[in-house]
Amino acid sequence: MVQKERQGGVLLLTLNRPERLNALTGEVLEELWAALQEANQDQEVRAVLLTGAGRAFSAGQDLTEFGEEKPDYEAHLRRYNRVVEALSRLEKPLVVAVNGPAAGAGMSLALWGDYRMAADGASFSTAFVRIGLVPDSGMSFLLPRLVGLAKAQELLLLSPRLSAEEALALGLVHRVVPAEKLLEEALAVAQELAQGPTRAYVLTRRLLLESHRLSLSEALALEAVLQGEAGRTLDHEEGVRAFREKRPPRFQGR
Ligand code: LHQ
Repeated sequence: MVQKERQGGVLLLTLNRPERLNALTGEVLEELWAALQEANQDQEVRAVLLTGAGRAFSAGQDLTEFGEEKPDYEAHLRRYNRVVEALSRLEKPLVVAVNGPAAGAGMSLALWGDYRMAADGASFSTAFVRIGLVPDSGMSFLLPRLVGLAKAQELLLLSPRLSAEEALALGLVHRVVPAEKLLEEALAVAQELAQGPTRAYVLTRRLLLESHRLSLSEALALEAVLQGEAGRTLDHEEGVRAFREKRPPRFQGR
């Protein structure tokens, strides 16, 4: 259900329930969480690329998973939240390649990418209100940060289906490419990140995510602490050495 494949230093994760538009079930979430732990533990993995199999990225929660029984959504969301915490604290940079529709929690997952690329035919819909629900999986946290409060209100209340180009204009994705080039282009970005200073990437993500809740003094203090940490990495040493020797750096992710 979540296919794992190594391509050099990149761990390619593919949501793999194409017959259901990669809709999310407890099982898929469990597998995704486990794959993210594996990525963290494997020193050889220096970047993660998340995409979907078939014609969709993910249609969000599988609305048929529970049959007639009405589950306790608050409890069910713990499974989502565990994955979202893992994505937000992933110890490697995350590239997301949105190959088709991304709806509901599927869209939320896509937004957690540090770098987000979409196929020209991809689409984005928040979807939650259409079935009488509120945003989840971090959507209420990320969306206003990415697009501003006014746009977030519009996207969450009216749930329009955005094209890839519209998503690009709003800053939901960084680049749109022809569908047949998506994986190749996303892999190229992931490979580039896989050769970079891994700790600096991850600490940069942390600074950006924290920035909105911190005062200037607190942000400056956190920058100093995390710069201290980045400054102690071998990659920083190598970066400076390479600069002095006028050659490209060979970062090791340490
Ligand atoms: C689906 C789904 C789907 C099952 C399409 N499930 N079958 C919620 C609940 C509780 C706690 C946790 O958090 C959440 C978070 C959420 O994610 S809530 C939001 C759930 N997702 C949606 O409401 C999205 C519903 N789907 C759509 O809006 C569209 O299907 C999208 C935009 C994804 C794709 O549209 P199309 O390309 O036009 O495809 P389609 O609508 O024709 O769907 C194709 C098939 O896939 C169809 O089945 P059928 O048997 O008729 O061919 C759909 O029923 C099925 N499908 N989404 N989430």
